[in-house]
Amino acid sequence: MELPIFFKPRVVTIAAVTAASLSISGLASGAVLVNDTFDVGASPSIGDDADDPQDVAWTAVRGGASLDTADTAFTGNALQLEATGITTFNQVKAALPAPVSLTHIDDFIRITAQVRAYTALEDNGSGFRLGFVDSGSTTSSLFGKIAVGASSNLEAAFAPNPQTGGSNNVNLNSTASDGFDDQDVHTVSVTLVRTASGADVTVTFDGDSVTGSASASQLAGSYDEIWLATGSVTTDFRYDNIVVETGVIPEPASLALFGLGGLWMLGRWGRR
Ligand SMILES: [Ca+2]
Ligand SMILES: [Ca+2]
Ligand SMILES: [Ca+2]
Repeated sequence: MELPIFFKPRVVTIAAVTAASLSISGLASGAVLVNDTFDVGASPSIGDDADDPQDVAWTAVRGGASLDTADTAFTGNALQLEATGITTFNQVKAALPAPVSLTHIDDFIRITAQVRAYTALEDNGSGFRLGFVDSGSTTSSLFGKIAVGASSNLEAAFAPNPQTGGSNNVNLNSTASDGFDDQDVHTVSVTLVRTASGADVTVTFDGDSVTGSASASQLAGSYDEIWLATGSVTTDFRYDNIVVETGVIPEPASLALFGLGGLWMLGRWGRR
């Protein structure tokens, strides 16, 4: 039987919403959780500016954090992680708008940022780190480490914090060819993708990329913070254009509920 004409748009709407919900599972089409340029809004700050979409609040954990308004290497303002007071292992963090759990194969979370050292770095192999933190865990946070100088290497470490590191590391077999002993702006990223046995961890530095595997036991149940940190280096770092994307397949339970909701609507429309 032909459906009443007024019913058809509802069918289209349900199908469109379902497709949109599922499309974020693909690695190429993540949902953007954070997009912080430090420039949007009436009075940009390192806090959570209500008039800046996808803004987050940055707070210093060790050392200082402030809004840099004068560094012409970046577009507009940047986030400065200051070595002032404490000379090494400075850290700044921000809470994600919602915790991210990597439950299903291909679920992923990625942080991308631009970064530069404000003064010339010594070639000490320490560099800086960025990554995802489970604030409720002492072991399962993940930091990508990009080290300094001609012997640059890329590592990912599952560790309680970015200073102490840990033995629970993923060896990414350093292949970086670019040094980080300059003051140029570099693009870096850390990506965690759920696999059947755990996760693939990828750290990139400009054109260089390395990937390693983590076991399921190394993963956090969920990640609720992002951190930026320096290693054993005594310079300020500046960051800009910090983006966090995630692609998480909806739980089967919520999909089932959605399906039931669709059937319920069908029933309602059918009784009209
Ligand atoms: Ca923003
Ligand atoms: Ca802000
Ligand atoms: Ca900016």
